[in-house]
Amino acid sequence: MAEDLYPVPESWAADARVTAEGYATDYARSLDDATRFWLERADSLEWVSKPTVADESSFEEATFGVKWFADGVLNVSANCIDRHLATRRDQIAIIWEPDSPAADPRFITFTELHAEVCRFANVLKAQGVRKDDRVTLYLPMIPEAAFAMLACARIGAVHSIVFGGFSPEALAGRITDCDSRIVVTVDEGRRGGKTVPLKANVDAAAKLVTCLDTVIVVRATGGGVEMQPGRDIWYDEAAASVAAECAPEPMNAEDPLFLLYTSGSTGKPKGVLHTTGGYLLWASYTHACVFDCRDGDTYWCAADVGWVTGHSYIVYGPLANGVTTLMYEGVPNWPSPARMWQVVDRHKVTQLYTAPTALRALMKEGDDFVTGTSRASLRLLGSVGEPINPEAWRWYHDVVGEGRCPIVDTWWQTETGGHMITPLPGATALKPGSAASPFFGVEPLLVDAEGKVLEGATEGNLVIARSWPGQMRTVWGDHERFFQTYFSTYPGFYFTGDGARRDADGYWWITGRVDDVINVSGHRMGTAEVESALVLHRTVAEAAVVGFPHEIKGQGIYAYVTLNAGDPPSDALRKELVTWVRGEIGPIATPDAIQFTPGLPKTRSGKIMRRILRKIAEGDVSSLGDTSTLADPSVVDDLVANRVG
Ligand code: 6R9
Repeated sequence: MAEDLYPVPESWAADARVTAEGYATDYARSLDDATRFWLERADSLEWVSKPTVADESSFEEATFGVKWFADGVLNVSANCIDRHLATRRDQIAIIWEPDSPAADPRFITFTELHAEVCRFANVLKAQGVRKDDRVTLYLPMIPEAAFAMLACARIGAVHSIVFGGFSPEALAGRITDCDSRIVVTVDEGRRGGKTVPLKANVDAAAKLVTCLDTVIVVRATGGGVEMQPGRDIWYDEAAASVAAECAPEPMNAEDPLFLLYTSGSTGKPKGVLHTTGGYLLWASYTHACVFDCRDGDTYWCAADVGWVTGHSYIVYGPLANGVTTLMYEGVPNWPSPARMWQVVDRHKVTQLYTAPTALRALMKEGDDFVTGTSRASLRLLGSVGEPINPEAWRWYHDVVGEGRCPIVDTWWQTETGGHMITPLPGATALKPGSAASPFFGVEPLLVDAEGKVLEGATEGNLVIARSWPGQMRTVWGDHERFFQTYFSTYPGFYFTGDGARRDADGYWWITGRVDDVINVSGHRMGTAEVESALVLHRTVAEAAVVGFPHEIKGQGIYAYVTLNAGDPPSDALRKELVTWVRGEIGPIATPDAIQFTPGLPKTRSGKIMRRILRKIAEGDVSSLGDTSTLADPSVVDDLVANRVG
């Protein structure tokens, strides 16, 4: 429909980094002449030794592996800091906006960033951290989180950030999985006017692990914490006696950079491993093309560094490009729903990148909180984390951006390292709710359930037909799981776990997960993880968890729970189970609904029919489909009769 197409604004068409013509030519080249294309692009980084090879990956079982720029040598922190010192010494690298609007922001120049990161690196070294060691970072949104990441990169240590919202149990599992002997944390975090006891959580996690011997504590709130002698050290005390110079470690392009745990459809969270050269090129090149920052811009990605979006688009992408990046400690709606727009005005933000769940929550509060601010500095708006519904898209475009800012709806995953399908602001006419076109080098396809490639305007499972520089390299400690999870379903292709539609104009529309992953407020949650947490409770015999549409969160968590004989269902127990799951995983896993049921719908072979559970959770009980293969079809009547919601 013509009225649904938003052309490239004049202001962008004039001098965008990528124009419509440029996109068409370069996209074709990125596939047809891939080696030359990527070796040229790799020149945008500073190498100790330039790569002479590009893609050496294979998705076939016999030759399986992902490898890019394998003879290149570089250091990520030198690319994000040192190389800018000649031209940007006094430019602000990081603006930090505190939780409370009454507190003072911090402005950190590239020169200061260099000193902070070197000092942090020297503290880590003094604690015995060496190349390839895993360092767990359990930190809130403070500049020290970026310093610690870049310090690890500087000395070749592998950081594993655990989101501050995860519980001690979840933190312990991640520390153990990668055998990390050191954790960096703070006394307390701050969010939305409340404090979060991160150090106390580390103490609780430490009781559950055996590998941990050192905890570095950054003083953030000054709130009292217990320090365990011989294990815990204050960062500021350790930093006082180290030098502000630390030479960057030359790293091979395929040396590990970081691990980030993410949920899948089965088992415990996987440690997604990204390496040095390909990842940095992907983060910086996508950042440059998609956000098209210019000197003097202030770019704000309102994610948390605990998620991949924070890794690639708060820290590595913008800093590699020498762009001023804003880090916000707080939440979008505190102290009021105007806060985000006030932050935009306070720091004259030019590009804003946030998630649909935040937009839907703010939209609900009415336009006055937005229109009471100027937002004149904004030139571009971005969306990430989940499909953006057209209503939220239009509100973002018309009210927040006053119709002048293009919206880049960027589809990607922890596994992809950076953007995969996205509009480019100077090249793409926009359709509300569509992620538009593949980025350079990305070859998306749709396949049916049997793996047959589908042509033309159609819908199917989204796969990627060839490797790209930012692709994850392995699942930490389990290379076989990497292959099985992503490459065995549709041989020869990377399977994303998402469904998608391609329309008659070739635009891509992501329809959401087709596996047992729920997307809650843009955060991935495996149904299996919530089920495992529930069955750990003494009263629970069995649990099945599904997603259902939720107005603000995108998807909510619906749990069907069968109790042990002798444990009667009650509202008190329901509350207890909700608290239990939060304790096991963290607040993002909070079930929205718990339905007690005497039994679950199972086939004769004992497989739970999730299709039926999803329908009931959605409230769509009129079309439950064929239930005749169930071992006990009467279970369904009980489920329908006692639906919660
Ligand atoms: C970056 C990030 C990945 C999953 C992905 C998909 C969903 C992300 C999206 C989107 C539609 C977008 N997703 N961006 N769906 N449109 N623009 O979110 O990584 O946490 O690993 O989640 O998020 O379902 O498969 P991650």
